[in-house]
Amino acid sequence: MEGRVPPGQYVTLGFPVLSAGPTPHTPLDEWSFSIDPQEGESTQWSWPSFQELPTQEFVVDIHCVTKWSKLDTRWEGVMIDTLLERAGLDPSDPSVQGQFGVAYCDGGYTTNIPVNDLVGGKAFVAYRFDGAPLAPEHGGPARLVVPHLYFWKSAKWIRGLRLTPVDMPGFWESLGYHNYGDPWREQRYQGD
Ligand SMILES: Nc1nc2c(c(=O)[nH]1)N[C@H]1C(S)=C(S)[C@@H](COP(=O)(O)O)O[C@H]1N2
Ligand SMILES: [Mo]
Repeated sequence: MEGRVPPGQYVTLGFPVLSAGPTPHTPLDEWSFSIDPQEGESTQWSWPSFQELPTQEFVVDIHCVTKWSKLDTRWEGVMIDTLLERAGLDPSDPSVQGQFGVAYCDGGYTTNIPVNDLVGGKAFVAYRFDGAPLAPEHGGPARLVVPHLYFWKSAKWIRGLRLTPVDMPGFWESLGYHNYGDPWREQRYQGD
């Protein structure tokens, strides 16, 4: 376990729920997911077409800024690389990697992440957890998971990813949380 738990964190076996507002309940027939590039048309998937995308299993450790870490969480979902490729963007292109992603969600939550931190298999949109559909309180129907950053970057109820040339703080980032949020460097708050 040593070397797996970032400084200041403790391991929990439970799965706490942390939400800044009520849990939205968007019916699957109204759900969609979009990649919105800097220029040009968005690419959008309905729930059935999203399920047809190549899906992988991910077993990852997650770290919440409120100091709990959970090891070996098991998710199924679609890599961000796959979503970008299907939207006509090359995830290995430095000019794509140099952009910023803003995840937006039902309920209005947003969070900003450099595209470089979303590609190369580092992040995915999950719709199953522990062998079952992702529970609404944990972000179902689908959530972003960016395991190497504090868990507030893992936007629940995600509906799309907007790419921007300039970095724009999201919900918690504009309320004093760290812009990047690396748990290994304890980047909890602005100035850390
Ligand atoms: N849409 C949305 N996503 C969110 C949040 C939120 O309030 N709304 N909270 C964030 C925070 S602070 C954390 S720690 C995790 C908590 O996820 P969990 O409730 O599944 O543990 O979701 C993140 N994603
Ligand atoms: Mo959090």
